[in-house]
Amino acid sequence: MITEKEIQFYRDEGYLIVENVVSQTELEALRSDLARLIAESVSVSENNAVYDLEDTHSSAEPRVRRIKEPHRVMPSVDALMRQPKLVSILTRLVGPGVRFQTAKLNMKAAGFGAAVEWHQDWAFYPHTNDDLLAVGVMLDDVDDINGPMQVIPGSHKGKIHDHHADGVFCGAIDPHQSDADFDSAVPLKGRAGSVTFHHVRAVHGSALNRSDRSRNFLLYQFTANDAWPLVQPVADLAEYDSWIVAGEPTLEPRCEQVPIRLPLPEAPMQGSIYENQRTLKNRFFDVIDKTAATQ
Ligand SMILES: O=C(O)CCC(=O)C(=O)O
Repeated sequence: MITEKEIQFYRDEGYLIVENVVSQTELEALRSDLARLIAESVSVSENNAVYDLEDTHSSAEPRVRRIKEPHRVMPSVDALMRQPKLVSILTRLVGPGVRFQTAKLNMKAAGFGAAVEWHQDWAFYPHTNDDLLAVGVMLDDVDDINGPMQVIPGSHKGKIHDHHADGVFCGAIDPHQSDADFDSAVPLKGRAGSVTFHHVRAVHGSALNRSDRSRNFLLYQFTANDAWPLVQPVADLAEYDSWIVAGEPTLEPRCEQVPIRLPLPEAPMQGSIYENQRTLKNRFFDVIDKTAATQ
């Protein structure tokens, strides 16, 4: 499914885009599950275990920012994580043993979909080694203007940036305090059904969607089977091992010399990255203009 050149590109740059991983039938199933959940969101008025809502959400005008843990409520998302084409790419990029960690579906609705400030996923969930990545499935065509995820090439080989505000975790890098080269970021664009892979240490973020088209982006997180979480304890080993999509379980974590900065003390705003990032002092990307919601 992917060439040696693509594998090397991922190793050097910390990201990769692969086209046509998801079939039209799979894409339609994802969109249809999503449409059902959006329709059901009219009866929800605040964030809960399934929905993360835009500040401007109302029952008259439902505005969902994220479906949390979509694999639990969308059968299409659960099915796709074990799809052979995808798993074969994962084993080339992560190693022979691969475990699903969690998923989320970030929605950037036309005209107002929220930004995600610059961050490294590793800052949220350090492990004993950094053979972890996120897979992004484009449910819509993604181009420069509908809020593509942007990645700083090579940043996965650099330091772990400070993701704290006043010494408390906020899940974002303060652009005024950081030496990260945000200008060198590349937008990950493609046709619906294309899939992105980004290394857990790659610096990434995305702007508001100001276009007239949605940008719905399904993200899966995967880890090497022998990467053990340093912060979130494994509560149920049988369940943990049931998420393995390739290879065998192990009780022998592989410990590598990797830079770590713990996400502690916990962010004051919990529930999602959007909530965590509320306490960031200086934003890089624009915020939603709340007055636009009533227009
Ligand atoms: O949706 C995006 O553009 C970025 C998402 C992301 O990095 C995250 O949710 O952790």
